Amino acid sequence: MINLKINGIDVSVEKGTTILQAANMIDIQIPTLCHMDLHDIKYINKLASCRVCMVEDKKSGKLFPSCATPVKEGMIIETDSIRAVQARRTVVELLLSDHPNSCLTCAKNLDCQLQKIAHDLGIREIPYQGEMRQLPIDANSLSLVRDPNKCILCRRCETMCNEVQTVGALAEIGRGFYTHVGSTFNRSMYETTCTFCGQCLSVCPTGALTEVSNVRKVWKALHSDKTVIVQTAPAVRVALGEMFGMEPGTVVTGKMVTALRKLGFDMIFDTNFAADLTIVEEANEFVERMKGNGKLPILTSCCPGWVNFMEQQFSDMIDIPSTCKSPHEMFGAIAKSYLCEKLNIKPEDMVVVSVMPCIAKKFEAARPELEHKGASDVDMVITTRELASMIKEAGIHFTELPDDDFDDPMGESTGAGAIFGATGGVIEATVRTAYETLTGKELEKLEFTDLRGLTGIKETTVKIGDREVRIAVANGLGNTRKLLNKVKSGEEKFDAIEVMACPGGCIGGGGQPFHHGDISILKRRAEGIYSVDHNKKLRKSHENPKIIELYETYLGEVAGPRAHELLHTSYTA
Ligand code: HC1
Ligand code: SF4
Repeated sequence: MINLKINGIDVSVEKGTTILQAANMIDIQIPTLCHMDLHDIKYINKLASCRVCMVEDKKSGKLFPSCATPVKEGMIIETDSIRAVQARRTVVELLLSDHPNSCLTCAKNLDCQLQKIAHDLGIREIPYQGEMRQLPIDANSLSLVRDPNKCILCRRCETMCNEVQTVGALAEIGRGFYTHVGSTFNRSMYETTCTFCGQCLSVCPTGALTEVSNVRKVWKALHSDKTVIVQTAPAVRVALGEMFGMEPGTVVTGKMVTALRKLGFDMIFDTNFAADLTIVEEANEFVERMKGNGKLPILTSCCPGWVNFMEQQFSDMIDIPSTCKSPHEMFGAIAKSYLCEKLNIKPEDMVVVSVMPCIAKKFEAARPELEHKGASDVDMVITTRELASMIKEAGIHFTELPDDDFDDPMGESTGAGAIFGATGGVIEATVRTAYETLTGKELEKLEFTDLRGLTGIKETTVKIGDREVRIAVANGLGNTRKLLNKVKSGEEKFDAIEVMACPGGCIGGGGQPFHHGDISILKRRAEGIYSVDHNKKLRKSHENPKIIELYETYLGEVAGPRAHELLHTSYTA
């Protein structure tokens, strides 16, 4: 053990611990910008490029960047000495000297870590007013906006994209003053291998990476004479409250419905209903493949970041993902057929808005494969953050709102639909239904705890009848690459694999309130998701009475011709 003092407090920590980690252990916070410790996901951004976390060692009389300096015996660290604070201020003043002065209109206004540190340090003027970069802004994709002028070279996004996700769409480019993190060959993001998972923007401390906002389009639709309906993804309800100061994981379903009604949506529905529908189709596909009608393993297909990754990087496996559309796309297809018939309106007079924790859903909604009779299943996608901004814009006091219920008939859901929002949940929901279909017996223990949590690759074996069924979950794209390479080489054999592009699943999506690398927030959101499941009377998708009614009155057979036309898709290599 190494013994040292931090701000006068004796500390004893293991060799190799950094000064920053040692300080955090005794609850002393040191500001950082580039540092990112993704604990359970096991990645650290170690570049120490920003130098904001400077501290002074009174023993040696030296200043050190605390995130990159291991503790030494006898150090006398002061995190707030005059020299340390002055060094930190100078670093931040230099960062501000060439940073665009557009805080008031920046998408990250009030959520920017550079802004917060400047505020916390009481910086009121920038002594080194310098030249500004005038690099082109890339807003050409449907999901992601990249403003290199706001890049402070912390390179968290690079660590996320290249090391955690193994996509490799981002790299440091340019020279000297013009150095910034850009895209491969400086192309527009939609021309790169970017999957639009949005993990880079989840950790970007400034407004250099943000989502494409559809808020204005949604307002315009709400003020039109069309019927505007909205659906909310499973993971939105456990994170939206954070945007209003509530604790991560607080389930705000009822308040969210009330807020959506106040915003003027004509009908408010639940993507969880469509998640149940997905399970009925996907579990059937799994059962059929287990009976020998098709290839195993079946791969889940609801995550659009994963579908992009699969099409680009695992195109040789294009025949094994489930052909099921994602739940929100199934919802759109059912809304523009079944619901329009019920409401006696034309599909072209209906606008379907999805509130999603994900920015890849914006890209997904525009896919030509997800059109029916020339119209997109889903017209507009906004993120959890964008919904919060609409609620704020409308002057609604979210925390004070009473609860309301989703509308009928696409508002009813089971616990299985709810758990889609956390890594492992989709396959757990699939197994709950597939087990009962295959055995004709009731599944007694519904929770598959081996498939839950933030571990990168999870697996379990389930006895279904006389068969040992091997299930795996890949949590994040880097883990997906590892797992699929093993499956391809024959080193591993599974019957079903769930893939979610974002670490944590949808609860950690790129459209959620920024977690800035604090992974404990994801754990709390997951707890919220599992509490929704736990508190439901019905916890298996095939028991959802509204789904049963949908098949009886409209779709016909599971996987029948109408279900195929509306609920299934194909992939492009
Ligand atoms: Fe997801 Fe899904 S779970 S993909 O993470 O299958 O975005 O929440 O809506 O469509 O249901 C996201 C979440 C979401 C779909 C469902
Ligand atoms: Fe990489 Fe995902 Fe960001 Fe695209 S959205 S650059 S794939 S981290």
